[in-house]
Amino acid sequence: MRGRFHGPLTESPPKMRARTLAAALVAALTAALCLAAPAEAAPALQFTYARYDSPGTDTGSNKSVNGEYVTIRNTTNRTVNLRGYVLHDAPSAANRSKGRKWNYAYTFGSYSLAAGKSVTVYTGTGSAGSTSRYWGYKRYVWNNDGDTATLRSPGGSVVDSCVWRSKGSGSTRC
Ligand SMILES: [Ca+2]
Repeated sequence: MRGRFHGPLTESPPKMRARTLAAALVAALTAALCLAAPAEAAPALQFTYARYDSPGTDTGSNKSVNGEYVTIRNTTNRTVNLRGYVLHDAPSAANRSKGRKWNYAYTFGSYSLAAGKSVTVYTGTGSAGSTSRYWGYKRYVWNNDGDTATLRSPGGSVVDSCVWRSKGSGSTRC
C-alpha cells in the first residue's frame, strides 16, 4: 500500500498564495498586452486601398488595365526598402492544387518607401514615379468578384493581405 503524503502541510498555503499572485500577474500582463495589441499588430507594410475593378468596360487597353491598383503604406517610422517583396493575387483552384500561392506576382525592385508614405502598384505598364510602381501586365490581375491581395517579405512570409468577396463598388479600403 502506498503511503499517504505526510509532508509538512504548512508549506501549502504560501505556495498557493504565490501561485495565485503569479496567476493574477499573468492575467494583468495579458490584459495589458491585449490592450496594446492593436497598435503593435499593424504590419510594417500595410495595404490601405485596392481598386480591383477598373472603371468602365474592361477593354484591355493599358489605360484600362492601369485602372486596377493597390496601395501599400509604410506604417513604420523608418524607410523600408521593398526590394524582393512580392505582391500577388489569390491562386485559382487549379493553381492551388498544384501548390502555387498565386496566379500573378509582382516582385519589387530596389525601392525605398519613406516612413509613413504609400506606394501604388498599377497592373499595367508605365513609368515608375516616387509613389508609383507598374506591374507591367497586359491583362487584369485582380478579380472583380473576389480576390486577395497579399504582400510577402523577401523571405516569403505574409506581411499583410487585403480581401474582397464581391464586386461592390469596385474598390475597397483595406
Ligand atoms: Ca479587375
